[in-house]
Amino acid sequence: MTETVHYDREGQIAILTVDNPPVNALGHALRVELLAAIERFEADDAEIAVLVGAGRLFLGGADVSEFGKPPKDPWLPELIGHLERVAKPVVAAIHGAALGGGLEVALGCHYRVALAGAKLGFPEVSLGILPGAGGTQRAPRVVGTDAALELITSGAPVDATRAQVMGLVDRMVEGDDPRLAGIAYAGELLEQGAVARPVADMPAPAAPGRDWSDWNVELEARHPGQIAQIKAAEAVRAACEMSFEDGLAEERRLFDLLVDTPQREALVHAFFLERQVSKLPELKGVEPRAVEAVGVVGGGTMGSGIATAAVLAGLPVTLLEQSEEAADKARLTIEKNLDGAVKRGKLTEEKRGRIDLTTTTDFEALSEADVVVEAVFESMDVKRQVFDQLDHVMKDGAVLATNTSYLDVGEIAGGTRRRADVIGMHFFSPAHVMKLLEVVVPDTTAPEVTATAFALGKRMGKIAVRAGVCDGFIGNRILSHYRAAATEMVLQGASPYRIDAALEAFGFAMGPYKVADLAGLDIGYMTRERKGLQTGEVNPDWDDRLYEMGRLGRKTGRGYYIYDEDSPKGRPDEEVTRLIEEVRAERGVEPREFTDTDIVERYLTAMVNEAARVVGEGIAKRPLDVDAVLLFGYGFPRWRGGPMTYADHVGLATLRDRVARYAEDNPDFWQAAPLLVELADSEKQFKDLN
Ligand code: T1G
Repeated sequence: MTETVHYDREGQIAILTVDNPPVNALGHALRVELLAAIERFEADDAEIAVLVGAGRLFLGGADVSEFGKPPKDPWLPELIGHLERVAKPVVAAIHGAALGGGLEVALGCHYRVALAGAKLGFPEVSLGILPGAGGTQRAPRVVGTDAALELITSGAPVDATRAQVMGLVDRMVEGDDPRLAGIAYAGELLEQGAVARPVADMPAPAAPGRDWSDWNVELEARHPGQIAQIKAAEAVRAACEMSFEDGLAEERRLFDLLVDTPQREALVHAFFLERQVSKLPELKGVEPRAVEAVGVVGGGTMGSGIATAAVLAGLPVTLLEQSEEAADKARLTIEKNLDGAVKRGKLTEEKRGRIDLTTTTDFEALSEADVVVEAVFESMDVKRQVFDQLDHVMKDGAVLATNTSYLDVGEIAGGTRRRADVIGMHFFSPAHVMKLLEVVVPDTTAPEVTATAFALGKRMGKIAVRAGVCDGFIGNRILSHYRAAATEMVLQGASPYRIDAALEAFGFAMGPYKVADLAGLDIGYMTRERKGLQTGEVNPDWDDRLYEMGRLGRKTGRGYYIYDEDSPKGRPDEEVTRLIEEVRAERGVEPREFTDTDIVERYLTAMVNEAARVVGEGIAKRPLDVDAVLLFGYGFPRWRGGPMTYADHVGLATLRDRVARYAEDNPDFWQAAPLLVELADSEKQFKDLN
């Protein structure tokens, strides 16, 4: 018996059980043990073998932490090749998940049975690589070229039912014991006299239904700027046009090419980021408080979204509004959100029927909640009143959270007798869809309250990032700076439409002006007093005039763009262009040309510079926290890893020098963050601080 692969017999059936928690990742040690177990089966008089995973899933894929390191024998492709050539039949019994190399191992087996509920897929392209252990050669032989192309280039898993329909598995069975399912199927195969059935011996797959150039156009449209999907399709093409051996070699060549790309490094960084952000030294060994019931104060867009996210997580929710009518309106909004979740396949009708939502107009109804999230109007006075009432009704030990997007959480806490229990939980609209949650921690907050906010965030499916207290915390503070850089460029001659296009070409799903129109110009609008503008002082933001003209974006049909039936996604507006020309004339600005490169460099330099200030001041604990905020809350392209990872790739000295150059015509705005200069001068990178 070895510690990562157990070997035992049931009559003529050998059972090889992989036991490498937490996800049976196919790291080097496991590969050595698995090869030894396969060789033991070959020498054994057992007639058939079953390969099964212990714990919650079959095999979670190659060990992502080994990427970029020199691979050690046995390589996964070799191990799978050896498995496939075993003279006696081997059955893969799949439960939970068979992903990446895990599915490739299953395809190296001769037969496959999956338990209902299992998910099977090739997520490699989401890590910037491709299935590099034979998946691009075996999958098309088993499910056909078109289905294999979809499976491999999308990175999306399929469930066991779909897998059976496609032929990815031979059987799909009910139950929750993969060992039993594997033994039963192996017994049947023995009775049928089944023999080893190497996928490699199956005929080469036919060319796809659409020609390869169409596929490339499609993939570039679906994944703009990304290369892994294109290369993965090339590997599948090799399966159709080369011998199995040559196809394997071509897959390896393309895999090695992708491993060395910045996109792979960025995407693997993003993968681990989702888990690292919640690993904070201050929370080590800190137990979160139990959360069995949640209260929400305020049933507007945010309050209803937060309540939706909590009921979707299976938590009972009590939502407080000021009147029955407002409470009913909130319930309607939540019901609509849940309809959307059912449509998106995020909620079954059965689970929908079991959600536990109570609306009320009485603060007392919140008294038993373990956490209450306040989401009322963004006014310190209003929030202080709400927290004063909560302070009187909530049970001891309850966590009082505010969803404020920029107010001082410490000041809100200061109005209560239980400052240690007060924290910020800043959700992003729509709160039941956006993954980012900023947990804003004033100095007065107790560590277990922070741990509770993180635990609740995880339960709600959020990626929680710790933020310190300042105007805008991490995301909105950095946003205000790179938006200001865009505003400055428009004043100097760039068109807002060109800025959007340049940043979408960089990889943002939407440029800043389309985002503003979508969110509403009233949302981002900072009053003159909040900007600290003195009476008569010129507002640096020309676009505030749009707000003042009542052009709020999509919701009013006009913002930066015009939205109507001719152009539901918006089209440029001559009136906006004229307004900008007027403002330039007022300020005596002679417009100049901005290339796409100029636009991207200025916009991202402002983003990185303010991010460096945010890390330097401790508002974000690490650069990876900033990457997480921009990736999961602000549409930064995942395959660039986030602004700090992008900055490391560009080079911090280059960014420092750009700030100095821009400062020549605007020294007030372009002041290099001390941390950026310090790291650049010492030739260090942001990742050195992670
Ligand atoms: N390698 C290393 N560590 C992994 C891992 C992996 N493949 N998958 C998960 N972990 C860690 C994770 O960081 C976390 O660590 C812990 O395990 C629990 O993860 C040759 C080259 C399998 C569906 O992309 O999708 O195969 O935070 O919280 O919610 O072609 O993990 O506890 O320290 O996510 O139950 C392809 C990625 C690799 C699968 C389980 N495989 N993982 O979800 O647990 S490339 C993947 C997942 C490849 C081949 C190529 C999920 C999961 P910590 P978790 P979970």
